[in-house]
Amino acid sequence: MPEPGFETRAIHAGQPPDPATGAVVPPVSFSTTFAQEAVGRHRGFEYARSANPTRQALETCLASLEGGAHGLAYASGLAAEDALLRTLSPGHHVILPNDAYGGTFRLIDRVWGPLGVSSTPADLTSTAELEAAWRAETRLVWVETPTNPLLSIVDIGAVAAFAHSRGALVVVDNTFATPYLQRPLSYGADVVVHSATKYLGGHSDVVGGLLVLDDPELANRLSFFQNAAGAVPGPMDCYLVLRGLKTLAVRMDRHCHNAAAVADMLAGHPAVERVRYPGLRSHPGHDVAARQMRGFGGMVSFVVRGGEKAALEVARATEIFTLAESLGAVESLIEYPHRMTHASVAGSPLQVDPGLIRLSVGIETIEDLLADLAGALERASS
Ligand code: P1T
Repeated sequence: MPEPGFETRAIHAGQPPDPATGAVVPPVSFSTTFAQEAVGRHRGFEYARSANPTRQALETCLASLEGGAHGLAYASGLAAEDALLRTLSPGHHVILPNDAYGGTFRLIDRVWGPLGVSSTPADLTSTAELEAAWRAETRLVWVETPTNPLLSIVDIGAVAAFAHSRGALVVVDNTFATPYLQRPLSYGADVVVHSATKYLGGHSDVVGGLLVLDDPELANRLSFFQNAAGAVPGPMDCYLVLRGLKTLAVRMDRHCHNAAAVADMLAGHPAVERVRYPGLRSHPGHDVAARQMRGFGGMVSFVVRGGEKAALEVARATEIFTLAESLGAVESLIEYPHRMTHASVAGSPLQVDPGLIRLSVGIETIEDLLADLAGALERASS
């Protein structure tokens, strides 16, 4: 049999029916400890921080979807990022995007910076900028694509070729795209990181994170840190992400469809100054996105005419789009990055335009979403 397709693996990889009972949904394993027949003789599970059957199912399933050999699950996206950063040493240098999730910047700059890991933000859509930011100590290039919140597109293959020629690793935060739309390892990335809190979980009811990679040596080190530092997710959280993965493909298709319609409407709206959506031909990364991604995703950002004041008014004027942080779930969310998700980058090169609004376009009826946004834009500008 050929390798099963994405949707089949999303539903079955790592989770065959329970051999003991035939249960089609494998039972969630809450046990913290596992019986040993004799000292050191067990069935692969000893203590739930080290390994847990439900977590292992999730790790196997996501590794399969990303096309990687090893998956590791964590208590949050930031815990996954932190685990990866532990592979660096004082004196090492990281190049990070000049547009990225505020919490990623805060972790690298304010937690790892004082521990001796330096970093430089750069526009990774330009190889010249990447080269300018390079130092002899650079060990890691941190890529987000599409970026949060500007939805810039980075050519993963180009960054990987450059970084590898200088002996550094490339990590791609694939949270916005998901493995359904983009598989970074296939373009040469070394590690994929996810906030499972977003599209993978898909229902705004679980916080989690994952790493996926091929290299067995690095996987061993990460597995050691995962157990030794212990930022692991609980079994119920793993179960919720696994359940979300089963519908990832159909949800992403609808997210892409709805977001494209929203971007088109906003692009033609007189109250909107500019729209950022990789599916628009006017987006500078459109061609790379068309090559690298299977669809353009469910996130849309835009700048309202009238700056901060107008943006704040639009953010509170929608009815279906809920004003809230986070993204990637079935319901539509609207947020104001400058004071919400990206408040921690104020004063840094990652600072966000105060006129910017970010939408996580959900899978509700598209006519309702368009009417909600048009109504909010009208109310805010009148
Ligand atoms: O929230 P957590 O699961 O720890 O994931 C952090 C994270 C990592 N990477 C990206 C691209 C993210 O967007 C996030 C979290 N972002 C939000 C909460 C947000 O509203 O942008």
